[in-house]
Amino acid sequence: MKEKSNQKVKLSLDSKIGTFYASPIGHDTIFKVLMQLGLSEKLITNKLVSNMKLKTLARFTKKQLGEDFFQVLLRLVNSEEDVPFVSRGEITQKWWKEAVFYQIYPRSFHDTNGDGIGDLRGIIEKLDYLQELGVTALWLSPIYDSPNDDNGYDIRDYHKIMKEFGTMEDFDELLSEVHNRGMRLIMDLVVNHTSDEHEWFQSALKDKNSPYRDYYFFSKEPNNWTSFFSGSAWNHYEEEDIYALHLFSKKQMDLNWDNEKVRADVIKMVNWWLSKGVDGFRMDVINYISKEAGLPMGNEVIGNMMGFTGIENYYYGPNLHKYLRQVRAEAFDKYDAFSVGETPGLGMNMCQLITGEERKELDMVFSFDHLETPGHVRFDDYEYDLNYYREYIVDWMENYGNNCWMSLFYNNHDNPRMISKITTDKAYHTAIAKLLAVMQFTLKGTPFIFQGDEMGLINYEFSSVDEITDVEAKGYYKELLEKGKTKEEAFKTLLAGTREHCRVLLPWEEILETASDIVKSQAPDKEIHETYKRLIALRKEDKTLVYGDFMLLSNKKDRFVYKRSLDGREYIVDCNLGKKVRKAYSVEKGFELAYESGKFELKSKLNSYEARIWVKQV
Ligand code: TEU
Ligand code: CA
Repeated sequence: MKEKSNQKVKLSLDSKIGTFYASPIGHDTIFKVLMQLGLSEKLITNKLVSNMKLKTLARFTKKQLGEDFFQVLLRLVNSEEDVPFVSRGEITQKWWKEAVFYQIYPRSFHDTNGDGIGDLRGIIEKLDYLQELGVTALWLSPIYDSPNDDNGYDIRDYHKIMKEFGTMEDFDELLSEVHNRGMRLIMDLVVNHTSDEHEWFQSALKDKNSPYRDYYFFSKEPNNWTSFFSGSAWNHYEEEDIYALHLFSKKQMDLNWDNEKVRADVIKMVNWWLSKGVDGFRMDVINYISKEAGLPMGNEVIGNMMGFTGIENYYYGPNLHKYLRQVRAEAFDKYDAFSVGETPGLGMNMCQLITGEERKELDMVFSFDHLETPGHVRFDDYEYDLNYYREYIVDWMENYGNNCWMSLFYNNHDNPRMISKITTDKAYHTAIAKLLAVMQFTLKGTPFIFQGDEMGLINYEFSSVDEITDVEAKGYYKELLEKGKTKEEAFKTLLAGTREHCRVLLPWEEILETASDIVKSQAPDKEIHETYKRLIALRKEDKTLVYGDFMLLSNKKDRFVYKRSLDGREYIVDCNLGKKVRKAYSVEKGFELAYESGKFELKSKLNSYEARIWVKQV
């Protein structure tokens, strides 16, 4: 259990590095920088450095880090007065802690009218399939009216259904069909930005006296912030010779949450959907909504480290908690609705300060630090080491606290498929798929299956850059060519990390013998499907795998053994995280085999990526 300092004290350059690192935000920021650079935290926690004053380190590193670096970190650290409360007590029972979520990316889920685009009727048709799998709750990526510059994450009208997906009547039918099956449905709330085609932005652009002008960030001069989708984070509008901020695509214009009218309009819209019976929301890049006053220039060193200049000015902004509390109090709490925030870049302490149930902000968050190993970004071509996943998840299992609740996922619509990140050797894919499922359904937290996980889908074998349509990838490809990469090099880099891998239409139809190898590589794996069904059922059988205590039993290389226990019932989960056959964990008397992913006759050994689950009845 890490020591937590009392944050009330304002830190300064005279503070010791150890004190800085013991503060909640100091820990998260430094931990993130070290991870991004692939450096060990021992660099900071060793006696010599941790007793050093910040100003000494600032002097030593002035050349590399510059004057401003530590001032920025101090501003971030001192902006957070609170310290996370970490409970070891009783866990409040909630439906969303017992749920098994399934993320649907409607555009590529199931097409029923032959236009090659998934639609709401396609989801309705697959509800029995999902219920039979054991799924209890759905998260739909955006289905609102959109020009689809970022596939629906650029919303033009929050009260209309995207025409490619169907009508509001289709949605109403979908929602009632989901509820008829005792399942729940959450939508994607994208309110850090709107489409530039939204009437608010159109009005603001046409008339500087528009009531919507202050709904966005207009400026006579751009700052140096860069977009997540390459290039400057500012559009220039010739007519008025004015700039407007967009952290994402040029058609996704950032909303100014400091404007109380923006908050009021967002809250009104959220209530409109909740009054229709929607069970909650996943909240897109919700930690970005509060920007540092005056939109200060980004620190170039931090920008280079994090890959995006300016990020320190909005990823954990000064009014974030205030705004989250307001949305919860004026919308979610009125319907007892569920909220899960997408919070890229936040560390454990920041997440505790957002999800602690006493904080009355969000119920859960998606943090992403487990999706790449230290020193890697999504577009790096490397083999993902599951030993890092074990280190990451054990830290959260042991330190997140019982007043907070984890989300457990390996894939979503923004990342390549995890199986392919671990190895491209197809011989191991089925075993790895089952291993991931074993951990996802037996660790402590809510599992979020991404569509196709249960089929064992891997990355798609694109043969040309023309097949890649994602706005992020297209911007990055152009950037790589401008940096002097050849077309082949740029395409290869894209293949390592493009979001397109997980946005290919799911292979529902029978894969014909005559199909191409590429299509065959996407064939659903029945064995994996059965594994998901079995493990979801096991998790539902009793609440031990939901609310039970977590205890690490072994974390030797390529080994991950842990126990879940509740009211005397115990499960031991024994995982081989590598290719080599390894010694299995020898369970005590009274345990019986509840599940095994391989057919290894030698119970004293675990085959490549094999996992076993043992249970001891009361
Ligand atoms: O994603 C934001 C996000 O976390 C990623 O875009 C990440 O910040 C970026 O790839 C840098 O690594 C959300 C949605 O999930 C994504 O689909 C949208 O494109 C984005 O926000 C904008 O709405
Ligand atoms: Ca369609």
